[in-house]
Amino acid sequence: MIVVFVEKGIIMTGKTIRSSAGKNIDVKEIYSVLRTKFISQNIKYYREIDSTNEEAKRNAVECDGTLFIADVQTNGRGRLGRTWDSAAYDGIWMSLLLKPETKPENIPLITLVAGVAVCRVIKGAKIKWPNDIVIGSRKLCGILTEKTKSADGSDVVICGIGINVNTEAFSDELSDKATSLYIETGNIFKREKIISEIMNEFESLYTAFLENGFGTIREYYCKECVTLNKEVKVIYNNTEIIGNAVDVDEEGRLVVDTSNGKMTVNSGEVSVRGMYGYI
Ligand code: BT5
Repeated sequence: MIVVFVEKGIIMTGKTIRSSAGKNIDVKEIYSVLRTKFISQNIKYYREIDSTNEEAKRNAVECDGTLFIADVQTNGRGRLGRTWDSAAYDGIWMSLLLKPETKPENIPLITLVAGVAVCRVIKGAKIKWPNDIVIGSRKLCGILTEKTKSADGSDVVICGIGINVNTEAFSDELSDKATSLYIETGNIFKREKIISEIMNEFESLYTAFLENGFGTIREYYCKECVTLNKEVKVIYNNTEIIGNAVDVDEEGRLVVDTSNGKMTVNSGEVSVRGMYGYI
């Protein structure tokens, strides 16, 4: 397997060595590439767990930046009660425990920060607002940011990231809308290196975001966002809005130009569909 870094991105090229898939994650390898001060300096690794987001919630007393990773999730979750298919050994299923001192309305934007971190590492991946990372018209990665309370009553944030890395094939239900790095390139990727590089990117983006807001990464986000300049249907609270997605504003909201004028949609619990397909 060859993973080459070009301009901080993983260029998708190399030999196919299928036998390097199916191994447990090696935490030492993650540490060897890590350049962070606090993000994922404390790693909790599991061969199998229900959901790394749930495990992070159960262990919310751990320090800021603790990373929970599992080779297998038996109950991986998406948003709004949906399931996340977490095939054994083939993907990155991880959750960051974060203790930001920030306004509550900034918390959902951590999803957008994580999305940029993923895109900066996986070249060719794009963002479907708010929480999907896609290649072409298929989903490579999903992000689930949740809030909970620590035992001492303080607020904590869990940012879960699921990336299909070496998955060969998906269930019938997902096969036309999901993809993996392996499906896209025919190559097997080392999950440890991808995890470390995402953590390195995330720390600098997240620190800038906490200090100066979403504006610090907005330009990059918009450049990588495939939702923009498309006709979309936004679904939330049993409401549908149809219009042209024209911008993502300083607060991370999607600006949709509708027949009733411009509307802004918060990046919380909404689904966005292109009018002619998933993107
Ligand atoms: C998401 O939800 O995309 C958030 C996914 C977060 C997963 C991570 S893994 C680590 C951490 N622990 C967890 O338990 N979760 C987080 P949403 O936007 O609701 O998308 C869910 C939808 O994506 C499903 O209804 C399926 O249609 C599709 N889906 C499920 N598994 C998938 C997969 N492996 N790849 C691509 N699409 C998938």
